[in-house]
Amino acid sequence: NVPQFTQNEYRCEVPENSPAMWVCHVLAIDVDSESYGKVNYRILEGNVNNVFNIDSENGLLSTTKSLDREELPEYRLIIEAVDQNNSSYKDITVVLVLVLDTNDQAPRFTQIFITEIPEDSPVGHTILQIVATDDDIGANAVTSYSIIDQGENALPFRIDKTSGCMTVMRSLDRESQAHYMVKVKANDSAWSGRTVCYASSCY
Ligand SMILES: [Ca+2]
Ligand SMILES: [Ca+2]
Ligand SMILES: [Ca+2]
Repeated sequence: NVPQFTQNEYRCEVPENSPAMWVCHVLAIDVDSESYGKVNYRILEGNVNNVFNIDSENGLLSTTKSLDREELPEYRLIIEAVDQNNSSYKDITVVLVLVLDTNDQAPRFTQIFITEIPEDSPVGHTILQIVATDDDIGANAVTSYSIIDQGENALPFRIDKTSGCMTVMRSLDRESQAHYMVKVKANDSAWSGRTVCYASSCY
């Protein structure tokens, strides 16, 4: 009798960076008698870098190593079940494995920020927008911006922690200071990235 999988498609989830672990259980049965005939399972396609293993006798699917969501967020496996007594009796199913994100990527700055500020810029004037990238998704990629090392001679700028927009906080005087180096930090609640912005006051 022909074995048949209990589902045409199985969906399962694995958190990234987890050690080798159980993923899901696929099952092919003989629907005529509803008995669990002896079948052999194997992965036909989609086993990139052999990160999955299936127990040929019981259909238990597991990972062989930790997964990296930033490298590959989803796997689509084609799994076959073959009747042990008659190899022409077989069925296939699809197993979709979604890799769940963990916060393992720091915000990064991929450009240099340089700007010129007219000396008569009013307070509140936006001089620059700082943008960091974070390869995680969702809450793990939410970044908050801040100016670091303000020190004694506090810079005449402030940064909006959500938008990264840097604005003039008090009026500038080109004669007393024409060039500024602003150190900015982007933090995703676990990791930080830093950059330096260069601002020059101009006429
Ligand atoms: Ca990762
Ligand atoms: Ca992150
Ligand atoms: Ca991640």
